[in-house]
Amino acid sequence: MRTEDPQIIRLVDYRPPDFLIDRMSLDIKLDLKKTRAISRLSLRPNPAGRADVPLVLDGDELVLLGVKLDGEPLQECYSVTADGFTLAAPPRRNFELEIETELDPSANTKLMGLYRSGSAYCTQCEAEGFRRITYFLDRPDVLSIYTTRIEADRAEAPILLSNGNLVERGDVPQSNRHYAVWHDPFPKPCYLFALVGGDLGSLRDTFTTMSGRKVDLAIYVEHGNERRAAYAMDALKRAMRWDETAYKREYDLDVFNIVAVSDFNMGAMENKGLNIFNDRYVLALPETATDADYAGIERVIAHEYLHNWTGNRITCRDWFQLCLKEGLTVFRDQEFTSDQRSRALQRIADVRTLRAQQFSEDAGPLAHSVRPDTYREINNFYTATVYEKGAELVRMLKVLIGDDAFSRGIQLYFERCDGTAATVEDFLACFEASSGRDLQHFALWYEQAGTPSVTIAASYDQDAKTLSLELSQETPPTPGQPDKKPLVIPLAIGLIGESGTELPLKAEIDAFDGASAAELKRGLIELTSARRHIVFRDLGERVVISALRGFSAPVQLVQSASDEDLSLQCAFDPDPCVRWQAAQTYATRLLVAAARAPASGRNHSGIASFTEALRKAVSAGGDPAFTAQLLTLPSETDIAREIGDNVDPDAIYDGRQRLRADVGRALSTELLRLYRDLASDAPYSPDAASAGRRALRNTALDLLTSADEAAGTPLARAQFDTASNMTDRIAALTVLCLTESAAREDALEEFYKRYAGDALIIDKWLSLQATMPHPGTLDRVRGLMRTEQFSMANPNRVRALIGGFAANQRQFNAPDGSGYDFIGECVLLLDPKNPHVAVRLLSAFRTWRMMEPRRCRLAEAMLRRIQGVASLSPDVRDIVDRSLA
Ligand code: 0A1
Ligand code: ZN
Repeated sequence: MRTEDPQIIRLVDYRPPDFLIDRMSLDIKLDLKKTRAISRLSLRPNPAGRADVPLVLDGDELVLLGVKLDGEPLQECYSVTADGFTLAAPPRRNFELEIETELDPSANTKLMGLYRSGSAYCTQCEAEGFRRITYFLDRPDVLSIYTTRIEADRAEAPILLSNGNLVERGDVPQSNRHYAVWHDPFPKPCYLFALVGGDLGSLRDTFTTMSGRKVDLAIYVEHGNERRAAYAMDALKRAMRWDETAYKREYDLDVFNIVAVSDFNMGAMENKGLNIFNDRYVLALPETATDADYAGIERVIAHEYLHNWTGNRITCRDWFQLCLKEGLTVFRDQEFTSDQRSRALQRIADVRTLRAQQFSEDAGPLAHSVRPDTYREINNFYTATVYEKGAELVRMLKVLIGDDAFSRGIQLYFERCDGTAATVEDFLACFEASSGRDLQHFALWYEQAGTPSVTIAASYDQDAKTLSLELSQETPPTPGQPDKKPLVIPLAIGLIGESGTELPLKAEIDAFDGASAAELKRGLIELTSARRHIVFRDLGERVVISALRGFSAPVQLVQSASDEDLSLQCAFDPDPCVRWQAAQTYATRLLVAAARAPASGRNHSGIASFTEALRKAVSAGGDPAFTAQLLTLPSETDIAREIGDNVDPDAIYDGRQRLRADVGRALSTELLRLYRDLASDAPYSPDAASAGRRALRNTALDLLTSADEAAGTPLARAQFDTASNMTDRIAALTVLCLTESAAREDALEEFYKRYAGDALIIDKWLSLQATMPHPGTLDRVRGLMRTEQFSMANPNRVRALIGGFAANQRQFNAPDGSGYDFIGECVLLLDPKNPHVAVRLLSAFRTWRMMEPRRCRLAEAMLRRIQGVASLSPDVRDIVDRSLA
């Protein structure tokens, strides 16, 4: 039985380490195939650990060259295996162990540990990559002070970087080599270790901290790309300032370095003082990057920087606590972006991501809690649940205890836990102290997986002038958690009168059952049990409830609002999230009905009143970015999740296309006007307001073309030709790609010719073609895989082309199973080289059970085929087993 699998790691089994490593001195001599690493570990028995136990260090694919104990070469008393080093009877005092290993960075295709990206050496150690560099206690609760000496060929690697401050550099006499010594005074776990060696250009700047210390900033990039790092540098300085003003957190080293590499498994990594980035989150110029790319850079630069306090200064005790640093840092980066851009728009964007990624995860076989209690492979827990839902829990906590108690709590956390490896309990204890509130019930959010659904049944009694609300919550079962308990759910609410005006909860409602005055004063109802009944009295007019304002909890809201109520909300609700949600709910109703019964006639009156509600909202003007969001229908994945079972992706696609065309037709006058009025010949600026105008104009183009391809295609073609920035050019190309026209092929060809030398732009070109909904896309993707633009070894290329296809709901789920077979084969091809990337592709199968029976069988067959392969990586084995369980 799998449950007895010895590889399962359990939270309840946590034990403090038996040894501590106070200091770590690393000496690395870089060489393409034979890099030498000599580490000197200052060890001592941990008073909190067990006595008289062997010292077991982690290792992975290492070649051991020699060991010394307190300077004396050791011949026996130790043993080495593929995954560890054991010293049978270590001294019971402080001692020093010197270990020499040999590595081959050129053969490291997993991109974990020390590897090559282009001609540079770089590292990735989170979660368990440090053990691929040297034997160590590779766990986050072992904090050490690092001194790192790097030596390399002077011409090959003039730049040598590691964590902390540079303390020495020089030439190695009688050789063509040089060295640099870095010292990081802050104790850190080894997952935050980093080093870089290479011939890189840089963009430099300085930042003066709030206490007046000058910090040297540098962003290292491939020569020639320095100009493309300017926006990232600007974002970095804004993030540094923001952490000072919003959280009183100051940067703590003399230098802050960022290195952009083109081969990276994830987005970026927060290594202390030396962040390493996937270059797509650093490089941008108006002609190469879209508004979304700029926003992504700003967010990820801030995210990694903000980790300095939430993750690095205070780290995690064990990997079960991953959300402690990730959820909190995502919350902080969302707040940063809200302050830099529009709070409402940021919230809507975050909710869209949460639904698309996290709700989908919760709805399938890979559902897990924000703090899982077991894992087989930690790499598989860098998920939307840990990151996005983790952030939602912090946000909910803030809503529940209020802004003041939240800010006192977080300051207490910084004071109390600085320099430690903490737990979720340590975190919550600070907010219990600051708010005086018992957070034990709230803590269940960390343990219990699944998306709760909250139902609000409202009935208005005209004679009694009362509105009665029946609130209930339910969380569906998830793997390993059949029975769920009620959670603490903060529901921000308001009441809207028929005339569209907000009725103040306090003034106009003089009596109520079950809700405390304090709650209503804050416009917040706390649902703590399975049901709650509330009656509002003295309401002279019929009211519409405006619920889950600001998306106050990560739940699925089930409301019996009529179509008229939704139209009213869409037009008048003071809360932008509710306004946007009303449009989404309305559209979802139509789209679900269309997909469930494609053969029955269309709901013409429903469609007409929906498009009319949108027309009103568009005519009312307002923030263009918001209007663009209103006009963007729920995604195919959202609709599939809503349907839940027996899903037919073709029917979903068709229904969505038809509704898009309906909107485009009904609003053609308004959209055409917007398209003309929003044209601009001002120089490109990535700011939120300009980006919002471009977003609305491009949404208008898209809807107009959906309604009338013959009219839209020339507009798109002209925009493609004359665009002064990548946002407008790629938007036009995207519209053309949805048409099956010669214009599409011409534009793709021209785009290719123009940008063939630029990998990040070619990624856009690859993924556009992979996401085309038409038959023939798979053949196209296979063809593109054979071109020189593509490489299976580069995660960005794989994600763009193969990942793009896996996200293509229609073609991945093609009824003949060809999409499943293709992605399955890619997973098997990639797994031996880079399990990380293989797993990301494999997770496309997480929706397999909700498909109609034929697709379901075909997807299952592919998953079983993968499962039957004996040599799978632990990463892929874990996901495939869970997907089939
Ligand atoms: N801590 C990083 C995420 C990350 C995790 C694993 C990696 O290696 C495979 C890389 C990055 C973050 O939150 O940005
Ligand atoms: Zn992070």
